[in-house]
Amino acid sequence: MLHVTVDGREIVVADGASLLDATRAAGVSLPALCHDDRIAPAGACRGCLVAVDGWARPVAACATSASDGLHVHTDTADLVATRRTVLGLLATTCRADEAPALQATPFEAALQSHGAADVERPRSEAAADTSHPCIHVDLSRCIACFRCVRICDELQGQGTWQIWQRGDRTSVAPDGPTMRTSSCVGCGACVDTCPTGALLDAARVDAAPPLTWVRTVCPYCGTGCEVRLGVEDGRVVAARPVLDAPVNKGHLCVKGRYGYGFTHAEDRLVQPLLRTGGRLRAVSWARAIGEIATRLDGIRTTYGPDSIGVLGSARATNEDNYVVQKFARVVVGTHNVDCCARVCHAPSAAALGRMLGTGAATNVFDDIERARTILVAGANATENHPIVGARIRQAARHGARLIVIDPRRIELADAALLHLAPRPGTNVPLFAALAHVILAEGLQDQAFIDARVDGLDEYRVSVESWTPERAADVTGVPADDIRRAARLYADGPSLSVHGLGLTEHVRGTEAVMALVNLALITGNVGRPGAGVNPLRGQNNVQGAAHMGCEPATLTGGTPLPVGRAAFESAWGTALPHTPGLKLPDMLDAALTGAMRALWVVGYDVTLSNPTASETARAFESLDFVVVQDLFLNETARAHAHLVLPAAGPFEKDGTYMNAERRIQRVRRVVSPPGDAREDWQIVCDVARAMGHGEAFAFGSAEAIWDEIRRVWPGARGITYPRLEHGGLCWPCPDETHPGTDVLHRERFGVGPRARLVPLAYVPTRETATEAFPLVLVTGRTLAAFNAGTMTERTPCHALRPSDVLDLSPADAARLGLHEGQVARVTSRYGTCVLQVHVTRQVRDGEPFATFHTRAAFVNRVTGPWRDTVTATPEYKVTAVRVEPA
Ligand SMILES: Nc1nc2c(c(=O)[nH]1)N[C@H]1C(S)=C(S)[C@@H](COP(=O)(O)OP(=O)(O)OC[C@H]3O[C@@H](n4cnc5c(=O)[nH]c(N)nc54)[C@H](O)[C@@H]3O)O[C@H]1N2
Ligand SMILES: Nc1nc2c(c(=O)[nH]1)N[C@H]1C(S)=C(S)[C@@H](COP(=O)(O)OP(=O)(O)OC[C@H]3O[C@@H](n4cnc5c(=O)[nH]c(N)nc54)[C@H](O)[C@@H]3O)O[C@H]1N2
Ligand SMILES: [Mo]
Repeated sequence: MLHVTVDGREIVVADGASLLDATRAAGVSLPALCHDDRIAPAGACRGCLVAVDGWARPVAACATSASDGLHVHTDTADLVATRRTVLGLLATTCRADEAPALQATPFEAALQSHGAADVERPRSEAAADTSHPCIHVDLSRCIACFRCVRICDELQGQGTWQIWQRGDRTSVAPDGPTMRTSSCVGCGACVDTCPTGALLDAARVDAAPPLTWVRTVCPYCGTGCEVRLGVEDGRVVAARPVLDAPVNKGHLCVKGRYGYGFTHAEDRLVQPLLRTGGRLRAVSWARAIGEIATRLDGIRTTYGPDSIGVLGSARATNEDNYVVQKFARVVVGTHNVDCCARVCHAPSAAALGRMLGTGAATNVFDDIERARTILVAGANATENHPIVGARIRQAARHGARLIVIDPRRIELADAALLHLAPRPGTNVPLFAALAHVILAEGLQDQAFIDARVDGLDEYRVSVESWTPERAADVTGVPADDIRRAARLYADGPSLSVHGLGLTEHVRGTEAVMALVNLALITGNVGRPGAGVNPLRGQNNVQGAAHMGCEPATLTGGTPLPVGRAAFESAWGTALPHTPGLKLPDMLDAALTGAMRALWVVGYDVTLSNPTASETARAFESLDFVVVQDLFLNETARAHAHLVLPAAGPFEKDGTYMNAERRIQRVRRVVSPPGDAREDWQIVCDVARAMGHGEAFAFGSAEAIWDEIRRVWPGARGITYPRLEHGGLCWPCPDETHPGTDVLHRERFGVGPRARLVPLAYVPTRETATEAFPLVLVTGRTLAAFNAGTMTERTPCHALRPSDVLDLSPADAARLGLHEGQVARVTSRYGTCVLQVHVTRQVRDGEPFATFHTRAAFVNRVTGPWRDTVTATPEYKVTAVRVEPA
């Protein structure tokens, strides 16, 4: 603690604080126009000059560290006059404008409060660049504080904003001819920091900032960024990052920042719809609830409870999903309950659960900055978890050694010390070779192994033959790169993050197990800056599965056999004994007639599951399909007998669980449209109609959460009131427990010792043949999210209006395809049509496509193969041929 006097007032500030922090603590508002707490101080604008007793001349408070005993003055006549002059000079470079958005900017406020409001201002024409759908640029308002330049560089790491010398004036401009064609990724950090309104949210140029702001969690990916939503007339009209959020620390990506507009889309579902005579027609809730209760009752009576399946939503809250799986088990009497984790990171949960005892990331994102080496395997973090990606890129700039393992040259490869580009589907032999080098060179953490790891001898034998040279043959990664990567990873603490590039393969679970093996032999589990960390997909996919929307898992990730007795007593009913079906098995069962009804909550199965023709056949075989969603998604449009309108993510209370096991509070910001209702309410109504009112008599999301805490000891300490002050990572066994940032510190979930698992390499069947000479990889892109239902109803859509097929220049030339041309992609399973983008990001023979739109329907092409442990689809490799359409 430091003691500083500001204008005669004694102030105490933390070590490392600046004089600006001290003046703020003293309640003095200095025009620190070039300063933002998220970036390094520049001391450039001179607006925050202060005098310090005994110092020769005034200093910029933002760029000066406080030290004990300083006497600081902000209000001498000289300083007051200097400030007015500084502000006046800046004002002569900033065009005056009456637009509402420009009246209350920090700059205008500073002019007012420091007596510089009467300065003659240029009244030139606005010089706006309106090319970008999200960001409005008018540099005639620029005072050259360079906050945009610095935040783009230091927070996002993009470097879009550049400083240019023009005549006698320094100015800024994006690195493309226009904002839209620049390298901008639309994170909005520059808008957020701009003090003058030179940069504005495009949607808010003609409006004053909203007065009401509500803190909640972004509804897109599993990073779990906290966001403040601006509300006006019952509508969400703006979004800003929460500055002190542990995950995003004052940063958002384009979706979190500009992707809220789906909430008020014209075509939100606002009434239940029942298909009669082939058409969906609006019906009352009473009719809809009656219909579903009667149909499910009838099907259960005729075909048994296991002819019914329920899918929870990885987009909905923990509370919603808890109720969904309880409904399946208690009301229907089946374990046929699953969620989107199945097609995503189920292999990660299975591998981590089996080997370490907890099917979740071992460490928190703050460990990114603590790691010496960071391994990014099969995860395109700058696009799919952009805040994590930005943090990794900054960590690499600050000295962390970054290794990227991805067949494509993803953005992070540019920041990496080493980019290994294996052939898709060869992760297991690649990791075996890394282990081979580590053991051959004696780089393992023998003390850790002795204390906590079993099975080294067998494991050593299993990787013995995987010399870097042999692995180079199989994976295509040069042997020396394998050696270098092994040495870097062994020199920890090393943190790995991984994505679908490991999991969405026929040996996806084994790929994650291979990564856990590596962490175990190098002692990279149970300590800060290390661990094995799946970057979970949707906002609440970790939560949906963890709540029990998985056939063999009860709430809290409890395996069914372990939890049966406790849950039977908590729920006051016997649980079924027939094992439940995973989603792909449910679809198979539909085809044989064993499955008759499916209730799908927030999951566009038709569009997002592989081999779309088979998915469609399965749905067509069902007697009764209920879809509960915000929109008439493809599953609803094509197959639903009953469509139920759900409240969206900004329209309900509850919690999400992010990729770090962090439970965060989701808040109702606006009311749902029309008759849309919260997911849990709908499910409870149906339960009541089916005679189970008592077990579903919840009056609020908090009441559901309190039941969750009762059945899941690891969350017992996480109460709603505690979540008011930020999220908590489980396990958190009691109300004084601070939550757990690093798992497995002293012992593993499986016990005091973990066991290495020897793995064999089993290649995919989807290899290039004469008829299908290319191997298609599918995945995602920054501005579109999964089934696209939400992003396509926001300005993000303009940034990425269609799915695209990335082709290497050589492939494109060989196939006679050029940029923008339309290509037909055909596999053994189907065909689709995509626009071509020619790029060196992909290698020859390995095109890449996104799967976000109904128009392209890329899953018509993907194949039926599944991970042998979890049945997760092999989305990452499909043998195809490509030709001009
Ligand atoms: N913008 C955006 N963000 C999203 C989503 C979105 O749709 N859009 N979706 C969310 C969801 S649900 C999820 S699950 C996450 C997914 O996030 P990621 O896991 O990053 O997803 P993908 O882009 O599908 O695949 C990641 C990478 O795997 C690589 N890859 C393919 N095969 C292999 C292989 O055999 N080995 C290795 N090492 N790499 C391989 C691909 O080239 C690709 O770069 O993103 C979430 N975030
Ligand atoms: N080819 C290919 N296909 C893939 C993948 C791939 O890499 N390649 N990745 C797979 C992966 S990892 C995933 S996760 C899936 C994603 O596939 P999906 O889960 O189908 O996609 P999402 O867009 O995340 O959202 C599903 C639905 O949830 C709705 N929704 C959003 N919030 C709520 C809510 O609060 N309540 C309700 N009831 N509904 C809501 C949305 O409107 C949308 O219709 O796609 C998979 N498909
Ligand atoms: Mo996912």
